Amino acid sequence: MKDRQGRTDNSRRTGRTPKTYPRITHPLVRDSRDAPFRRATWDEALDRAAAGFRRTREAHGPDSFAMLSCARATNEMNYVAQKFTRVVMGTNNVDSCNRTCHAPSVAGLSAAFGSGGGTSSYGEVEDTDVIVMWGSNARFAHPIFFQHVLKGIRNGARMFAVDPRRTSTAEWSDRWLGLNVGTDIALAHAIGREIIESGLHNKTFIERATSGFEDYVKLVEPWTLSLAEKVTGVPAEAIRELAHVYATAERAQLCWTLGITEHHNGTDNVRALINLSLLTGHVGRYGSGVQPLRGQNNVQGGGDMGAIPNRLPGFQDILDDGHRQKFETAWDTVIQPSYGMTLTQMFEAMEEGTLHAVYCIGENPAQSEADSEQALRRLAALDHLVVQDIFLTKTAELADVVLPATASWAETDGTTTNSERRVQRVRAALTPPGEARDDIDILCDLAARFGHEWKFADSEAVWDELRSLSPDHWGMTYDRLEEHHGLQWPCPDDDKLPSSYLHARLWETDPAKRGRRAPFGLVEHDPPVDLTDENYPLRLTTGRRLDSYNTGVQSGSFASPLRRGEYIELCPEDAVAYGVEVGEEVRVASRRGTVTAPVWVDPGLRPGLAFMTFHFPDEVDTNQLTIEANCPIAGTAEFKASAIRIEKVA
Ligand SMILES: Nc1nc2c(c(=O)[nH]1)N[C@H]1C(S)=C(S)[C@@H](COP(=O)(O)OP(=O)(O)OC[C@H]3O[C@@H](n4cnc5c(=O)[nH]c(N)nc54)[C@H](O)[C@@H]3O)O[C@H]1N2
Ligand SMILES: Nc1nc2c(c(=O)[nH]1)N[C@H]1C(S)=C(S)[C@@H](COP(=O)(O)OP(=O)(O)OC[C@H]3O[C@@H](n4cnc5c(=O)[nH]c(N)nc54)[C@H](O)[C@@H]3O)O[C@H]1N2
Ligand SMILES: [Mo]
Repeated sequence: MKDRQGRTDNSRRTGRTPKTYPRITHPLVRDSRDAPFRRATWDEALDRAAAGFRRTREAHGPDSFAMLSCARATNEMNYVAQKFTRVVMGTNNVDSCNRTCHAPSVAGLSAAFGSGGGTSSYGEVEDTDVIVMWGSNARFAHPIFFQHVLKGIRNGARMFAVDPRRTSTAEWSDRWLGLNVGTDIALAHAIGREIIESGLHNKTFIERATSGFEDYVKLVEPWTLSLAEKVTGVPAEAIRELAHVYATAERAQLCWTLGITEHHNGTDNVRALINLSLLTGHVGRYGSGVQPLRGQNNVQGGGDMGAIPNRLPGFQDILDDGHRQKFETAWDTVIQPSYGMTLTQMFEAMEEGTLHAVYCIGENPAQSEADSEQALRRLAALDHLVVQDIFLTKTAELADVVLPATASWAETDGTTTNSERRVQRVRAALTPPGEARDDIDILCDLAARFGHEWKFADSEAVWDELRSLSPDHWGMTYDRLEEHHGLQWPCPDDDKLPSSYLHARLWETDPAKRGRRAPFGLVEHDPPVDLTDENYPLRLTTGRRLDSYNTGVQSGSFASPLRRGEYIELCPEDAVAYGVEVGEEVRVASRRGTVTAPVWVDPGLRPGLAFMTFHFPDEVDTNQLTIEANCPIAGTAEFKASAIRIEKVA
């Protein structure tokens, strides 16, 4: 693929050969914590998994159990996993990698609009005037969505990229705003102030549909263009341009991803961005909206299915008596009237010794958590760990029982839900290897060992149970999903097609129809927790490349000449200052740990800023460097801002 300037990506590689993971083809157990794995029959492995869960529950109660559910797998699988947690184990402790990425988006959108989904559809990006890609490298991380962005640009839209790095996405933009890491609120407030000062805010929309505007005006008052330039490093002129173009556009899309959410104040960052849409009325209309591009293929669906600690399927609040009673009747069970633990709280509970058993389906927290050495130690100290995956991950290596599952997209039937809330069918195209079994069948066999006989003839039977309990999904039968090539929630009617965008109600003139006002978020700029100083003078930010996926488990299984190993990327000036060359190994140290990695020089970086991925943790464990500084509202760690130093190895 070529960028707008016609440049081609280099495929660069280190000398290190990345680890590849074997597919698990039969169950594994070990006879003691120190013993090696041995092959087991399915019956023995499931008996052992169930016995461990029963033992820890009898000794320490239902909340000593936690489930990690797979954001790669289907809606149906996530529905059954959360049902297993709530009905069989009697706890709401179920979460997934949503916590490490877009939990702040869900929290911020819910606070503003009462619902956690992105407000527009991909197609609207093709039919808009301005596209702001904020903290998002979509050309690498959301290439399908980016095709829609490219069409939008071809149709005349102007694109802005707000990212500390001049990324591949930024190469396509009309204007790149290269801000300092962790200064997004300062930038957003300065844009807001400039819009108000210039009288470009949408007074009618603000008056009718929002609350807290007067306080917002006071909040952004100090954020002059010159102060913002000093704090963010973005020239005042560029801030003014973005403010004017965004505010005067007829339609505008504001998209963000982890550059916004993976901070100790991720939810505040999200609120600061949503404020700009409220100020201009760029939400709730065709072509205008706010879109967090979600991470794993079904992380949206996993949350929608209730595989999160505070919501029942259909995003229905557990604290609401009516919702809880509906599920209690349908499932013939009692649901605790309290929120369960988030992934973040689970790791804290491991440290405190109150979490004893974990059932981890399709997650690799030993390598994906911030401060991975600490995460590994906590996982290893559990009384009972069951891992259900398709590959023998670093997390699986710590398990008492390993259960081989199918791969969602190729070997199973069901549905997944993407960032535009579109539910789509997936179908089994391949036969699972060896004795690997479907995730849902494994969960049902385990439930049966606790006396729960769930009769799901197929994935459609699971989906129909979900539909009967989630009004937003009721109108999406498998037949209709087939007929319309997927449908977006909310889809309450089985005879009408859903709208492509949310919150049209905000534009109603009748206050009764308009409903709840959207409040401005009164959030303050707060710099990263891990401060740079003379010992740790460089700012490290971490993220993704096009050619690899997350902890590298799935992409690692393909020997591809395109995949290169880990590097620490520096700008040319810093490489000269440190006297290091491309390919030279350096020691990279943070306040948490030290790794060794070869250097790459990237002119898209700026002095004082370094970049690494976390795609090759077996060769270079980047997360030994990152800090577990969590957003207090969403629980997401500050993966995007660590303080480091580098030293020559020789
Ligand atoms: N090829 C590929 N695609 C993927 C994945 C993958 O591993 N590989 N993973 C998937 C998953 S789980 C997710 S969640 C998504 C993530 O998708 P993205 O969020 O787009 O990916 P990242 O590279 O983590 O981060 C995006 C950008 O944030 C910028 N950034 C860092 N700090 C800041 C800051 O303080 N402010 C701002 N404004 N920007 C900042 C980084 O420079 C980076 O370019 O990608 C999904 N798609
Ligand atoms: N430094 C740094 N760390 C980060 C981030 C960052 O930007 N920087 N980003 C964070 C983000 S956004 C995320 S989402 C996390 C990712 O964190 P994880 O979800 O822990 O990492 P993955 O590598 O995506 O692991 C997914 C696992 O699911 C398994 N799997 C796939 N399909 C199936 C299936 O159908 N069934 C079963 N049972 N298993 C399956 C795969 O084999 C793999 O082991 O990492 C986080 N960590
Ligand atoms: Mo993610």
